[in-house]
Amino acid sequence: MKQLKTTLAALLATAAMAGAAMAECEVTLKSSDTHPDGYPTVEAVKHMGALAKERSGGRICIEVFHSAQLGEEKDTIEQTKFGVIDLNRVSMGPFNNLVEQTKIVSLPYIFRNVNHMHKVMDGAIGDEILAAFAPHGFVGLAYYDGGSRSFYNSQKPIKSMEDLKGMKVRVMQSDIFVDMMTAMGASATPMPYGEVYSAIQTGVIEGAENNWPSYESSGHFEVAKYYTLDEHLIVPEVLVMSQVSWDRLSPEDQEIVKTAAKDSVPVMRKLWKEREKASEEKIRAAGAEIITEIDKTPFIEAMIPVYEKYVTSPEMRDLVKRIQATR
Ligand code: GTR
Repeated sequence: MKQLKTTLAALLATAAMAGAAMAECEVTLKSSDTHPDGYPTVEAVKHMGALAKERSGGRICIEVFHSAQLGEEKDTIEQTKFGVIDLNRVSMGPFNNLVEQTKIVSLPYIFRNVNHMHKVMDGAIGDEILAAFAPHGFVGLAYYDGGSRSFYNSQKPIKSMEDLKGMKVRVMQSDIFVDMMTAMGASATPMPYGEVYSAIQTGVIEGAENNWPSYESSGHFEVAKYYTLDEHLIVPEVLVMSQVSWDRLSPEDQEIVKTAAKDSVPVMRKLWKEREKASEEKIRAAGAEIITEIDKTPFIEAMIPVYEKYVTSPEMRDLVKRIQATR
């Protein structure tokens, strides 16, 4: 009898432990992404979800809605503000008209290269900008990569700024990018990402601009086969949480979410590098014409009025200086 009792107790204890390990999600956070399943940003947030689940004993779950299932970036930002969406992975671009500080790190040619962007965003400047989301109803959690963005179009190889003259080019919904295109002599068309493919196909626009993985995963390379590597933008991507959703979490759970987000960054960077390479290979194999020989100097010089328009306060001038001085 005694033996049986001990065995039963042991069995119950094991069952209880298994139950705890597989506890039902108490908190399920909805996360939005415009990119398809398998894209580095989507996979990174899934990884963050796995970490949060493990570290909370199964209580915190993250459900990633990829492929713009919850809407285009600008709209999902609104919904995140109101707590309808809990987490959102977006480019800094659509935040420009909302959070002043995101403008400086979205300026054309502000970063010398992706390593420079990492140095800046991983340091004190990155922390300052994450904190700047707070008064607008967002908790800035982490930065992801968006590589460098270059022009592609359906018409002709762009070999100099002259070739862009009068061309209708889609940009993200941010005034900076409209001004950037105008200063380069093109005609800027701000529009949501999901509308670009058919807009190129039907001739509403002639081109757009993006990094290798987006140019590939969106299929834009099928309708706009000339890609010029002028690398005019290196815009960091950001993972934010709704302040409303954040306030519902205990301080311990907030810590779990925050740390899991930070810990997903190295995973994201690794996946990004791999995807950049794979996307480039796929695009080249599909017969796209890649223009690599391009003098960036005229493009950089043309951006002076854009900097004059957006770098207006002593704080912003100081931020630009500090970014440029980061080695
Ligand atoms: C991608 C970026 C998206 C989105 C898109 C766009 O590179 O990852 O978040 O901003 O560009 O051009 O709208």
